[in-house]
Amino acid sequence: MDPKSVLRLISNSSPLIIHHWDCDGIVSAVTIASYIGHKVSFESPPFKYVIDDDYLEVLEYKLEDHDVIVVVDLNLSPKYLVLLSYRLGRPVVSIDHHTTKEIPRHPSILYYNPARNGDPQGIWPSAAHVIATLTGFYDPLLIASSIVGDLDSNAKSNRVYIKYMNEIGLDPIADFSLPKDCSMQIWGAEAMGKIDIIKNLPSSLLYGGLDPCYAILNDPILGNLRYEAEEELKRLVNKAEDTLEAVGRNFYATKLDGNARLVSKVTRRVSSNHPNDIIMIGYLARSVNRASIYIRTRRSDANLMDLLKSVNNLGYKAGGKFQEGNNVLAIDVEPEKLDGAFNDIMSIVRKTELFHATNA
Ligand SMILES: [Mn+2]
Repeated sequence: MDPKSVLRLISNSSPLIIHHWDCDGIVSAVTIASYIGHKVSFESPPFKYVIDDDYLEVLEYKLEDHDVIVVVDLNLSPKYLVLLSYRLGRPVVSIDHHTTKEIPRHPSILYYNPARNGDPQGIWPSAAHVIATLTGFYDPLLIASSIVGDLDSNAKSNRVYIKYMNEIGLDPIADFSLPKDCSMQIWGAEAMGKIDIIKNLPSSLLYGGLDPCYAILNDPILGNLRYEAEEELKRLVNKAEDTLEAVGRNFYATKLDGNARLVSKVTRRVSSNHPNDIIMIGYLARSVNRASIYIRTRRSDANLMDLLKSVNNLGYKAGGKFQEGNNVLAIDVEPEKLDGAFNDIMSIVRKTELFHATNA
């Protein structure tokens, strides 16, 4: 999709912005809203990539004064984008940076995703950066935070992150803790399942003052949630390390459960403790009754793309990001199907060659 058509449509609209519930999603929502500048509302689905009738009803109510639906950083499948447009009677603009084979082709959907075919060089490290590039209007520290939210310490070697830090005279390495803390404050609310706090963040950041990161860092509610989430994270990482089992060559897996939504972070921590291996963690988040399986590795010769295809061929809904040093595959399942899915994936792994041959 031509970026000019996207800009033309959104700059003359009063959109309902539906954003991902993570740091990048929130920053994406704020960034596009600050460009449009008026008559914007925000919405974030309750931690799932499914648009059901209940949620359509919520949206319908919120849509009254809005003529366009803008979806940001939310890897919704094309059928849901079409459903949104069809059932709610509005055009849908989706701006994303997730790798996907499913491109919506429908006259009422404008889809803009420069990273859809993969992003091996990491030039689209966050959806907020996609939007900042599109509009030319952004808060550099917020965009840097959105990148750290997605890449964590791998951001330090990402040239896009470095560019934003340099732009405001910050040192990408020495001042890393600033965007890191900003993204962790948002992560706390996400981890503890507080969707209402997340939904309110974009408007408080948009209208709240000159320095959005400062506001995030000094918010006592976000601070408390982050503390709780970090304590639970430590506990789960230790438990994962104690229970990892070898499944295939350089492939280790375990299953855990906990109160918070922490599987992504747990998998990232465990994976960085085991840089030569692929780590798989099946997880049940009791607070929101959601289950998922994350597979992650820092190895660049690991072929998670083929694993993604095999998993999808079994009927699971898997998505992933395949970037230098940041290979991750995520599968959402019904809680009661977690064990079955975990075992299915283990048997694929046992039959598959997961590493590309290297010319050693
Ligand atoms: Mn996101």
